[in-house]
Amino acid sequence: QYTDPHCGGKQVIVHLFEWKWTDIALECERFLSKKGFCGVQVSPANEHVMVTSPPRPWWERYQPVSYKLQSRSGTEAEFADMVSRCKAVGVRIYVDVILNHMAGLGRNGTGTAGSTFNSDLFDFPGVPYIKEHFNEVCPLNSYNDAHTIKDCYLVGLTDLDQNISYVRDKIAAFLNTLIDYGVAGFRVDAAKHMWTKDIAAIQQNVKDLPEGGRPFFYHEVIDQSNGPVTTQQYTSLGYVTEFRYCQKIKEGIEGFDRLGGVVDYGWGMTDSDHAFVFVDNHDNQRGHGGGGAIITFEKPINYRLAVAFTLANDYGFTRVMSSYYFGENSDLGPPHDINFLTKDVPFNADESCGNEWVCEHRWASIANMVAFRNAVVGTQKQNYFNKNNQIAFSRGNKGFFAMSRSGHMDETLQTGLPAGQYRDLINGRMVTVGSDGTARIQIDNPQEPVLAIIIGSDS
Ligand code: LAG
Ligand code: CA
Repeated sequence: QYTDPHCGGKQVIVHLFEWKWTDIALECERFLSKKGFCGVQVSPANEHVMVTSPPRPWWERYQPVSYKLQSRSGTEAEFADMVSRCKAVGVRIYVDVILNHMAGLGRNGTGTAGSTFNSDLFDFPGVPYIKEHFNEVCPLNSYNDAHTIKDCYLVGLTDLDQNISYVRDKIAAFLNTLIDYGVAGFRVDAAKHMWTKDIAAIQQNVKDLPEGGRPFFYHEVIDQSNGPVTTQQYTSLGYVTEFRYCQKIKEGIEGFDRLGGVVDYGWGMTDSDHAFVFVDNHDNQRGHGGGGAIITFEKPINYRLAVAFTLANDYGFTRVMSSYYFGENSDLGPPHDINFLTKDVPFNADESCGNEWVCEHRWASIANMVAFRNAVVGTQKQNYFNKNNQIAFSRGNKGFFAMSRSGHMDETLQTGLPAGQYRDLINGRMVTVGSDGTARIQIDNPQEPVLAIIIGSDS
């Protein structure tokens, strides 16, 4: 239930954080479709507050004003155009939806679609919601008790009561509108702060996709094995974010001997068929939402190793992050002009991005591992090799992966693959697998220290 991303069996989503709809449509056509991406997680599409202090932070989009589809990323018409153009090239759209709350207490004015609102009066005429649709005000000041976590006001955000059928119906109508436009699923923000029975009731009111099947759902539940709310409480509703993985992969990249243990069921980690897996996300890369010890683009070599390993590994459903530079300013919104209009994402000849967009998803060790993960789906890790900060393993008889911290490697290893010539997906060098399945595995690129070969990559 709710676990099919509807992208023809492909295995990797990219979060194009804060990109405009017009740029996402172009990226689907010129890059994502060619590299085998399943789809794109887009920033919230509905109307949100415009925060002036600090000036237009990224997090204003997590304070909804209504479900009208006009946001910092573009208009409703641009949204519709993006969804259909991406779908036409086999790339699906997954929308980040905020169902837990509306804008924060103390905020009022006009949203990005022109609706007025007043949080202190619980007045959101653009929906409309009024006071009776919200929980009683209480501070979310303890993470030891599920009632406080779910019914109190997360960082002062006006907390909707999803037990009310009117609220459920308004939310379901919003999701159904998005489905009518052709989206394939949803990232549910702050799912930890809603009761699973209420989310289940909302999901039951959501329609099938036009092409058939239930929409894909993945729920944001920050579970670090430290409270009463667990990922397992949500697995009947789809995939669930696995934040423990962010911590484990960091430890593993800092000490390769620990990479074999990145998936630790003894620590309560979610089963592979429901674990939504990522190295970092838009929150924890800047110290928000479970932030802390996280690997990000700020350490590009470690980051490539972490994401490549994650895509090669046989755990969960994966999302790749695509960011913008923010330096020390964790509030900073996307690259913008003096009127706070988000800048385009231009491309340089070497495929890197301009205008302060990082575009990790275009880095060779990341982008080219998408084809690997798609090719090896359903197989297990075998022939695990770990020596001197070099890791390698095969995935059944479909693929073989290696990486080296130094960027150099020269080992003869069992690949599990049929004899033949294979082209490394990352650096392009040919690999010859002998009749006994072994091959000389060579890496010689400190910037892109990864090698991956798959069945059918011969040439
Ligand atoms: C999440 N998890 O359930 C995200 O992990 C978390 O990062 C989101 O907060 C949260 N859901 C709400 O969607 C983000 C920022 C917060 C920001 C909030 C609302 O991380 O920093 O809070 O979005 O925009 C901001 C201010 C707070 C203020 C609040 C209400 O930072 O100081 O109290 O707005 O006005
Ligand atoms: Ca709540």
